[in-house]
Amino acid sequence: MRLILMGPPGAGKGTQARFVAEHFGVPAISTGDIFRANVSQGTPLGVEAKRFMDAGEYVPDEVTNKMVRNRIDESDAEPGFLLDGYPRTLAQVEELDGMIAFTGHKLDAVVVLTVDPEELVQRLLQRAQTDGRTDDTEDVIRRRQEVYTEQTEPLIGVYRERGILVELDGMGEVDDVTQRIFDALDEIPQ
Ligand code: B4P
Repeated sequence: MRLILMGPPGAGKGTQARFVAEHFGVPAISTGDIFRANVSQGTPLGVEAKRFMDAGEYVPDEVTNKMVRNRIDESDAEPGFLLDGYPRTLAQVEELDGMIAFTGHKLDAVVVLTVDPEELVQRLLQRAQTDGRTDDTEDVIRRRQEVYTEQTEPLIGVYRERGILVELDGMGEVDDVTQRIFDALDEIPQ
């Protein structure tokens, strides 16, 4: 399976990605996690990414695309993968199309989790108290929501037109959301 998990910041992408990836036996590839690992190791990529992440902006497409291309080229992603947080821009959609076409496979589904805007803010503010992520402050959260609306929401229409969009309610208990995703994806022929 080649899957994308989309949704606004706080929708539960990272939370659900590990369950869905395990269910389908594919690696979960989170661009946010890869950036954060680079930030904590102080790599040049991390230094560059941190500037954008702390401001609630997207890391430039060239940087993100190159990173994903390298990750998808690894052998564990050969049978399939779940992308968490990528693509986020139309340029990234195009780049991913090229990467997948090159392997001779296709994208199976794009899951979008929908959550009320105020619930999103509450979830992230709560996470700020436990995880201490530097982009989980109220101002930065609002900016991340704006950037999502401007740059990522248009992708929903693109994938809807392709007939591979699966829109799901991301409200409620984590386990219930997971079950909704499994139920929807298990119907897709592999
Ligand atoms: P991400 O790491 O993807 O951050 P995110 O959008 O906040 O999602 P995340 O997966 O962490 O949170 P989740 O919704 O699971 O990106 C961070 C930054 O990296 C971006 O702003 C950008 O700068 C950069 N970046 C990443 N990808 C990029 C790309 N492709 N291009 C350019 N830049 C990129 O969960 C949030 C919280 O909600 C958690 O605390 C969780 O416990 C809680 N939660 C989840 N489900 C819940 C539920 N059902 N009920 C209650 N709480 C729940």
